Amino acid sequence: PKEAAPAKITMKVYDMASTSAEELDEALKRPSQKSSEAIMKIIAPIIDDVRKNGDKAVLAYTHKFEKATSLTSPVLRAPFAESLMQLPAETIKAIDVSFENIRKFHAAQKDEKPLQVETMPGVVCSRFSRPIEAVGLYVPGGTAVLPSTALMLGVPAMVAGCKKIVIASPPRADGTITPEIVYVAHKVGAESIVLAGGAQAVAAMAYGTESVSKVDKILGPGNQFVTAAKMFVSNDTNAGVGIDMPAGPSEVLVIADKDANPAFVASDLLSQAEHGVDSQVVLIAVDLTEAQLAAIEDEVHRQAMELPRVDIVRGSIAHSLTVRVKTVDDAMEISNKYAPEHLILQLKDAEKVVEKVMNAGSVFIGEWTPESVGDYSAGVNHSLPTYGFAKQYSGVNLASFVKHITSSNLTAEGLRNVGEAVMQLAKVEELEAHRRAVSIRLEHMNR
Ligand code: HSO
Ligand code: ZN
Repeated sequence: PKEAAPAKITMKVYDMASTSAEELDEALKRPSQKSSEAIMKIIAPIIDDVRKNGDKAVLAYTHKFEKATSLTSPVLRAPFAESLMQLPAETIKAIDVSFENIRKFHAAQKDEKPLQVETMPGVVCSRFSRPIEAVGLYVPGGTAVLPSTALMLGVPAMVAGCKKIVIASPPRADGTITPEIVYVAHKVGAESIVLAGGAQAVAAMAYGTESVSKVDKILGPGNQFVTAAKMFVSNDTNAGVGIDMPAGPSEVLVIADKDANPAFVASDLLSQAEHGVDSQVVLIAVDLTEAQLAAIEDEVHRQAMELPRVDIVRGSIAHSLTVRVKTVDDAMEISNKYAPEHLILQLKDAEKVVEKVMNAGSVFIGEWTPESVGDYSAGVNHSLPTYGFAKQYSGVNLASFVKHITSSNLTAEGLRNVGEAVMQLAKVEELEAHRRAVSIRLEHMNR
């Protein structure tokens, strides 16, 4: 018997005109995550074990979860052997080109000189930045190897001047790490690679072990266990470790009008859909006819069927959607409310629409800018806020690797000018020592 044709890979369609606001909100909800309580229950004992038993515990989890039973040390220390980074010339070139673009864009984010403002005559306030000394960069393993993530985290850390860069990534079952990641670690001047993943890697970097260096901040994407572990250790004041941001599954929102090329639109939707079954992709179709929308849908199906990861795509497309709207303003309203990690503008005059973007991790403007250029090589960072957190978080950038320190410097005149206000507020707060710190000086001046 003839095999049935595979089901069409297609997104559910909503029309803004005939859908209530509540219905639309519901449709645009991210696929729900496993409850954080359940995840915490799993990771808490792992973190505890690593904190107490160090290397031994880390190794045991790596043997168990990564099946890398031959591994005898959880750390690979620089300088990394040449033999660990043998790569084809074209891969080296691709990494080098991307490295240089990411370096340029992040170097331009440096504070050129300390910011300085004289708020009153003789009252000078300044702000300057210093690198975070030791950073831990988590590079996920899982269904794809992600040397690009090592670049996106490692290059800004290097540019910021972080003294110690530790990269953690789960090893392969044979105990090795992909040569691409070792090469990137070498290029950014990493001090070590922690051969571990999950909560155990996060705990090792947060608390340090016999061989894993303790870091001041942990950055990088990961699955729910990694994210929960990052939240857990950042809540432990004894660990003294910060994190970048909460992370969820990757997502894209594409806004397309009738000028958009259906094949381009489909390819952008699919490049996000292939990340994982939990990825979400949203298409906002601006004033398209039935035929124009059908052209995009046909392209999605046709291109998806040719992808090696078609099964993952099926999973993510199943909870993805198209929303038909009349105007670009309608589209932007939905997009700003959704706050996508990636926003792609396949619109006539896309550049002009950028000023309407209020919430998004990173924007891709016009038909010649697929998301994948930003994922790898353009220079922008791909470590971005997901799950709606683009409403309050920025993606990883140079500032993620520095602290801003402020200073004040007053002359006698300055203290005379601002002293009254200080003393009065100290009085209001009934903090007499505060008031006197000013009055003693003013009296001294008048002697
Ligand atoms: N789109 C992902 C990044 C990535 N894409 C890595 C390919 N490799 C999240 O921004
Ligand atoms: Zn991607």
